[in-house]
Amino acid sequence: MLDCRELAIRLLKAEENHKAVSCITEKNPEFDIAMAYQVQNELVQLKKNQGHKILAYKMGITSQAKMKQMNINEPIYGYIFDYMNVPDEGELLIEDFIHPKVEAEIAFILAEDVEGPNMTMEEVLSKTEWVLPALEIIDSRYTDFVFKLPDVIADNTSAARVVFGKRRFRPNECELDEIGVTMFTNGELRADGVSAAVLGNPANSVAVLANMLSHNGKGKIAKGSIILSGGITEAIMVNKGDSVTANYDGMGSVSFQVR
Ligand code: OOG
Ligand code: MG
Repeated sequence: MLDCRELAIRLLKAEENHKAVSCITEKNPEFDIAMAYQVQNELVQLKKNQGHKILAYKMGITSQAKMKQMNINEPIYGYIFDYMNVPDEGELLIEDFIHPKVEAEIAFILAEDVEGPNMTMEEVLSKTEWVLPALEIIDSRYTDFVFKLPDVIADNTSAARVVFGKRRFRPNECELDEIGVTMFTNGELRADGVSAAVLGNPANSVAVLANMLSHNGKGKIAKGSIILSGGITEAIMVNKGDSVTANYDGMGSVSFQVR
């Protein structure tokens, strides 16, 4: 029998020590998605016990670019914690990570509760207060950033940091499926895409999240919650000294510096 708590502690230590560990599925081929969300629950509980608070939900593997890059074909969810929040134009210390990557996303802030199991994109849009650009920094706790689906779920979907844009928008102020995004490191274009890449419309990702949470007995997404809808483009490796900027059509830009 696998001990979910022990597996969570191992992942927490990997994050705290900035040292990668081997995949759970490597020695335990029976480790499945249901067990993986149990480990994730334990990991979330351990972080809460340390005094950290959940800041946002995150969806992952919601675009073809991400599916192709990670060789995984279905969306997953996890949690962003308060200590992961970096201000726009802020700094990251490379020492705090194992092998960080950055991806451009659209974030949602809800005006009303959103609850599965039959949530739709239209209903999400009608219950959204704000949308805003965001960069997610992911940092797999697994060696070489290589894993199977249950591994990455257990690892809280590689969540490491988030940078929210300074400006927020009403959902009807922008065509949410037509936002072009370009991502640069040190002035060089590294990735580009359009927000429709995220399940046709990032709002659909929020609907899928609500339906997955409902399926897993996790209840509703409460009014006021923040949701990261998933990377629009593939994730880009960041290195010491990098200046990272993403430009979002009509939504401005988000940036940070790596020290
Ligand atoms: C898993 C996290 C994926 C996204 O936006 O697709 C994710 C990973 O790629 O390590 O956050
Ligand atoms: Mg992401």
